[in-house]
Amino acid sequence: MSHIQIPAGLTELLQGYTVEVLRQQPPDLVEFAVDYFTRLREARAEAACPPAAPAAPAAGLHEPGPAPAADGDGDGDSEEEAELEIPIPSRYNRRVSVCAEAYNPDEEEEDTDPRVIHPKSDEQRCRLQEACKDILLFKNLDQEQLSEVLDAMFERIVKVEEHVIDQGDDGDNFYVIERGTYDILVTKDNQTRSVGQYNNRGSFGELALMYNTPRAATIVATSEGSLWGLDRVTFRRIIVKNNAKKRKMFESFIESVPLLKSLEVSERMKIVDVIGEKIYKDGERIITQTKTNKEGANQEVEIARCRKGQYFGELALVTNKPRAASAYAVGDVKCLVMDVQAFERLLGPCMDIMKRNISHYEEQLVKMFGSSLDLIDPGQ
Ligand code: 1OR
Repeated sequence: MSHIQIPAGLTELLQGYTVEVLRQQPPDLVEFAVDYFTRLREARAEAACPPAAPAAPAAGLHEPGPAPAADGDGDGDSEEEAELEIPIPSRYNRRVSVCAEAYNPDEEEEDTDPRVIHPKSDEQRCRLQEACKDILLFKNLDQEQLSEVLDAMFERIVKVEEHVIDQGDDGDNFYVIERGTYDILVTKDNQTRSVGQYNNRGSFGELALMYNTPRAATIVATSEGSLWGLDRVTFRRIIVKNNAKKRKMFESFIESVPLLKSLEVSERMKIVDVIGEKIYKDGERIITQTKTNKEGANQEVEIARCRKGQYFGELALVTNKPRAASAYAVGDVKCLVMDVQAFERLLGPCMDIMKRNISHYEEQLVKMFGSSLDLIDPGQ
């Protein structure tokens, strides 16, 4: 048998990757590998041209412990200290954070960060609670987690045309809208276009914090407004940690939903990250048909019954039309819900299936009422 030489550094390289996979349990190994090795290459380039601060002493492979102070960008940013730092092979002579803050549920007890508290008046607390009551990312938090989040939130007043977030920046805060209108702008190939709006409700700025990516869009106030911010460290400690549990809870259900079958595993996991759970009692209205002035519009007829694994509420979003039907709970119902921006961002690949199914609604309605209710815009 011929002798195969293992290149120097290969074992450490693969070990480093493997250890991080085991620690962080990413849903998509290839995507994680691309991210890991890209950052490793960046770290090596930086190490070849070190910053002014003295380099950290060589670290052993994968030993736990805090990152040396001279590491990172050397700006002493306190958020840096909250990151889980992973050592990289000692030949690079420094540590770098690789997907640094992905949450590892096994390290829960190591959570020693001080709690962030922004004191608030009763009136502020009231407004904050009202603004947060429908925020999907908060839906799965327990009482203790929710009050920690609310304590940490701070008010930010914005002026017309103020940029709350700029695409490409690092993520600092997550925002919940109390009031105001905001444009979502995306620049691609030097062209900036508006891809959506927020109108006095909703939230934004979660992506950069969840996935350690640059800001994916620019958010500009188009009116005077008021926001509630949540700092990145608290967001990660509570929301991202909770998402790790959510993934475990909903993974197998999401895998079983026929509509989502055409998505990649990592895309399905992103859906789990943004959904919230909503519970309805027997007879409760879940969505409300937009009132029309047509005669007979107040007479309700059951047109379909949805069961576990099916979906509803997509029609108005796909067609950009008012809600065409109301939905009521039959017995106790648990729904997984996502907001319209996440729907557009994540369900693009399922759009064809949804449109096909919408045309079945039309057929069904024609059978029941003898005429189409014009659910689908010819232009869609
Ligand atoms: P972030 O931390 O990346 C910008 O900062 C925020 O804009 C982002 O989190 C989301 O909360 C929000 N694509 C990317 N980000 C979006 C989008 C979006 N919409 C809102 N945000 N798309 C528009 C979907 C209607 C897809 C555009 C191609």
